[in-house]
Amino acid sequence: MLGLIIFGIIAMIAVIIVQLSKVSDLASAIKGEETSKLRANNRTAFWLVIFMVVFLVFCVVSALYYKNSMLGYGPHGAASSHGVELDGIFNTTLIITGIVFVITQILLFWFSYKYREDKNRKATFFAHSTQLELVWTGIPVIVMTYLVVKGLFVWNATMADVKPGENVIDIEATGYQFAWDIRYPGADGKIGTKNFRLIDLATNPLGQDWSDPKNIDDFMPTEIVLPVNQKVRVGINSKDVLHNFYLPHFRVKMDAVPGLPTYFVFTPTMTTDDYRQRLKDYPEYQVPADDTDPEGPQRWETFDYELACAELCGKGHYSMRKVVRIVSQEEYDLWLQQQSSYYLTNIRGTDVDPFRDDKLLGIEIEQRKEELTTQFTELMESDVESGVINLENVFFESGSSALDDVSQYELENVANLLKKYPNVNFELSGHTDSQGDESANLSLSQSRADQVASFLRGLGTSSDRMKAKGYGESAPVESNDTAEGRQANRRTELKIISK
Ligand SMILES: [Cu+2]
Repeated sequence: MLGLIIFGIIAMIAVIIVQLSKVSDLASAIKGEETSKLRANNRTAFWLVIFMVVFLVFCVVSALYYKNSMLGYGPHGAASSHGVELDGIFNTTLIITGIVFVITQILLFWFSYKYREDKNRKATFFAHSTQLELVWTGIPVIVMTYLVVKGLFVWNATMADVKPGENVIDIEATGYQFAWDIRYPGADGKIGTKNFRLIDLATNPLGQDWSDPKNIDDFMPTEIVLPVNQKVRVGINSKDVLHNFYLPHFRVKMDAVPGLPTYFVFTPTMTTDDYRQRLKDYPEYQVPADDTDPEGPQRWETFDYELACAELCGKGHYSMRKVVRIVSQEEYDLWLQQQSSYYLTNIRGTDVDPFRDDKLLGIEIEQRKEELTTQFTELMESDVESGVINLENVFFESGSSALDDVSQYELENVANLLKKYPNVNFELSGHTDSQGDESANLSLSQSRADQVASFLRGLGTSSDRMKAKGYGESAPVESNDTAEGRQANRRTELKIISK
């Protein structure tokens, strides 16, 4: 209704203006053309000046009013080192063009006013002035050169690739309809090679080549986590159409082109928490994040950096959002420890694993060493007197008590830990599954336990501290009905008796 009334008022005003101009036409017919034209000129000149003032005030006021909605201002300051530079060049351009804008507008309207028709004034004939030509060509040339050259410097610094040997975290982002796969290099710091022919949506979404050892420890987390103040290089790929890797808060934006890998190098300078603290100061972030829950957390508290796709790539385009967390180095190291390799979780031991015949890979030996050390140390530092550690990587040849060569890694680790805690007395317990003859199993388990004990002696563990005992099939940990259960039951344990 209100809209209708406003529309009606505007229409009425328009009608009045048309009627008034008709009246002035009639009046001019009466008074004479000449005076009426002069009066109209004066009126127009006056309104032009009024318009200029209102227009310029409006421009400045609206720019100030919406300042905090623009990138680079208020809550939207850049969170990366090159981002600050980029914002700087935008600001320089804005200030210079802003000054030129205001001056030209003032001159344009002021001249229209000052040089309106005047019977007593005659136009000056003015053909050429070299001085003026120099001024209005020279100033723009200098200003433009400054802007372009400064812009080029910032651009080249922003787009520079990493130098060989530089300390950088290499990650990879692969866009597809409609998500991003993010790949981290794992402990070796190197991203493994891939081949599109190896892509299998179920088992190998990126087409990683498992025969490349660099791939073995690569992992694919659901969020992007990066340490603050650390240079990061993102390799950017696409599997289908054009996407765009866009991290607005870091001023990172790069096309993801199928078949043409691109990259972006940047250094985040503010953790997610730092950025939240910045937002906290702005009233627009001091409101509940969820309108339906006024008591809930405020907008600044729920803020997260995000990765978006900035290319309209299809109807699920919006769902390519991914959370980016910038954390301290310590938090990052902790997070890294919690990640597990894609190969070890999804490929290891399956038909497509080229190493399925190898019992232990280097990475598994490393991981097991850490795990065993943690387990052993925790047990030693706890209040309980005894405890059992399953020696997971002790293997025997089938049906025999001969140790498989790869068992040496586990046993060397055990021997080293026992050296660190010389008061520990323990038992090596051998267990089998329930297949085959019971008494044969019992003697097999005994001879396997003896075998482990003798290997440890060979590594310098005193026989006074240990005894070996075979339990046969009498102490299963799982059901013997399944292959996995039986495998779990065939085991050698280190039982701490006293410490
Ligand atoms: Cu996309």
